[in-house]
Amino acid sequence: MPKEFKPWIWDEKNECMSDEERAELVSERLVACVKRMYEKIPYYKKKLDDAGVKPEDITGVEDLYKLPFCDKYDFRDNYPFGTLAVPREELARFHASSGTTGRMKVVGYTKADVDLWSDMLCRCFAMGGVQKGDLCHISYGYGLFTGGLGPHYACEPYGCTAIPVSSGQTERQVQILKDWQPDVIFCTPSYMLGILDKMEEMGVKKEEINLRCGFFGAEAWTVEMKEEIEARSGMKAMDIYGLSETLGPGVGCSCSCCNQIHINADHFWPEIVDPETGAPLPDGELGELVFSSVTKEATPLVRYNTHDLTRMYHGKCACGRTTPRIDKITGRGDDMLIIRGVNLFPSQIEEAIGRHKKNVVINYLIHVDRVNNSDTIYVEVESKKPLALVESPDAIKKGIEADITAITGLHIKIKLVDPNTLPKSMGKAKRVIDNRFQK
Ligand code: DLL
Repeated sequence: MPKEFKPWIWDEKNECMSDEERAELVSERLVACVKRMYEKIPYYKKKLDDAGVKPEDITGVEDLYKLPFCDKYDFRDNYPFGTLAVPREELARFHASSGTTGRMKVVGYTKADVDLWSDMLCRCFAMGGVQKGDLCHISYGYGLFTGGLGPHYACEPYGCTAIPVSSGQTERQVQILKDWQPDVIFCTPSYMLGILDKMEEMGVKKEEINLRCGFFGAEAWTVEMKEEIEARSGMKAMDIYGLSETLGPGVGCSCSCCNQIHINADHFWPEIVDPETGAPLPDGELGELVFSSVTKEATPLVRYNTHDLTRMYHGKCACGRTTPRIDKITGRGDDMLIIRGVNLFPSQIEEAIGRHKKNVVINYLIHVDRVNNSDTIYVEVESKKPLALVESPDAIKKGIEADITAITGLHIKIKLVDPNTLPKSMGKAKRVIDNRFQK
């Protein structure tokens, strides 16, 4: 069971206001933001002109639907600095993310943006029960990626001590966990499993470390994986969400009461839209997550389509916060595989594997190919025990295959492999090898 904790601070004024108050606040911010973007960012002016929308047409969040969407192509087409609303000389910092193809998405931060980021992360720290004085082990990569420096800069205002370990050198990570006894850890969920494997290998027991909570994100992960991390480490696993284009980690985070993610909507106004039509969807319906980052100075964005798939809910959470919540991200539209015409997300495979945690670990690799014009697919999964010691590997495989069929409708073969034979991730895990388009 995760250890008990109490939240240290929260931003009651901004996290507990009514939906109406929040909409009013964001409306004011949105009107100013659209006007500023129109005046300062030539590509955005052209975008609105092409769409026949004038800044004066936008009087509040209820007018959002009139505005065109933005997406990664706005960054790529205006690379490197064409998305900035302030002169480059006024920036405190850049971050960037590469995505899978093409140019980097370059994002600027003024000093005020860096402070806003720290504020948002302090809210997340409080949601996870971080205490003043906690020792924070940060194993997200430092650099252009936002995972390392984001939480690092929030440690100081929150009153915590940062250990900027960055990712990699897993043995050293375990040594620090054991010898320095940090209270909090930040890394991708797949890397946390890698650290836990290394702990086992080095003979370090969960009782010998002192982690109370961890902030895991930057990749899609399942409730099954959360349970596995909690059981093997004794800590509470929080789900932290964000993307470089809007800020980095801290756009939202799960609280101690539910597996959903509270969105800091006073700064990052969320919408869920139909992936086909772009029409706004009501609470509870699955669609693409769109953000307007209405207070960012350097790289403001309006209606940025993340292509992350989830559902949104309004209403007060048991923790007392009224910020809108989203379900765990099931994947991105662009992560979706189409296998013989059926849509498949790696997270569905992970859910099925997670039901067999007694026998396998949640480290898997999906292989897709095309043979004689037909899609082929199989999944390698690591066995918990060396294969030579597994009594009935066929029964394990059949069990996982049946769950995959129940979840996806597809018949997918499982190949059980020895422990520690699949690549281990140190950042975002690579779950799919798709050879169909390589030939
Ligand atoms: O991954 C920022 C981040 C760092 C978030 C550390 C959380 C922790 P990007 O590299 O730009 O930024 O990737 C953003 O990662 O659109 C999602 O597809 C995915 N993602 C981020 N957080 C989560 C999460 C960082 N909690 C992309 N659950 C996003 C699922 C996530 N997917």
